[in-house]
Amino acid sequence: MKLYDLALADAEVRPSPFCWLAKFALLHKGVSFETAPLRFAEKENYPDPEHGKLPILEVGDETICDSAAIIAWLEKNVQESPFLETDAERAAADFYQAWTFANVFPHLGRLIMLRIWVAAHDDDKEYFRASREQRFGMTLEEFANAPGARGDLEKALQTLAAPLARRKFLGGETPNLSDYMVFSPFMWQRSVVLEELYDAPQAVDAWRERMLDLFDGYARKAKSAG
Ligand SMILES: N[C@@H](CCC(=O)N[C@@H](CS)C(=O)NCC(=O)O)C(=O)O
Repeated sequence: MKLYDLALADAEVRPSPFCWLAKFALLHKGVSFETAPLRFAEKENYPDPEHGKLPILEVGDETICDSAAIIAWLEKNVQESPFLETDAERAAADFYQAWTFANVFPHLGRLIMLRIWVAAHDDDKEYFRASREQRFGMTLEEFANAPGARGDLEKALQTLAAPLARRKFLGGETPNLSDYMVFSPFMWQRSVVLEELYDAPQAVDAWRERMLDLFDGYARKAKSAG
């Protein structure tokens, strides 16, 4: 299996939270895979230039676009190590994903977006700035300097501390899809900065360390531009 993975100027630095979600899904299933770096603007080299986004998984002749489709494909075709076992776990994962989109991505994005631009390849910088400024309706500098991002993120992480104070993972004794969904944006952060940008509750911090250690430290070993 080959996973096309978004890369910055240093091809070993892989920032995309959706690609991280797909990598955790592949690792959880224990399947062997390689990753292939692609930069933001080299759409002509994407296996599906029409889709224009990563991750994309190639399995033989099959091309699977979108992290949710990759997860569904793996759950269907690889029976071992299910991502979620009960409907209650599936409901929790839906909740954690929605919570992460509403409470982590927007605030964390403000703290790291300029750093991603700095670490992007020179050939990607113009595309990255233009596409993000159109999406946010403001310059990258205005987006990054908006007040409150740090405080809003810290408040959100207080909520995440509640389930994590009582168990090792959101999945219980072992991680499940909820853990990968919530943790992936922290790998987006880690790809460009290693220093602390905000205070996280102890339970969240300890969980992040456990997530970095999974699969022989796959995430901990990942290269950072920071
Ligand atoms: N819904 C998609 C979202 C994928 C996505 O937005 N990927 C971003 C990287 S995080 C991307 O490929 N961006 C390329 C671009 O902006 O041109 C998924 O879950 O796979």
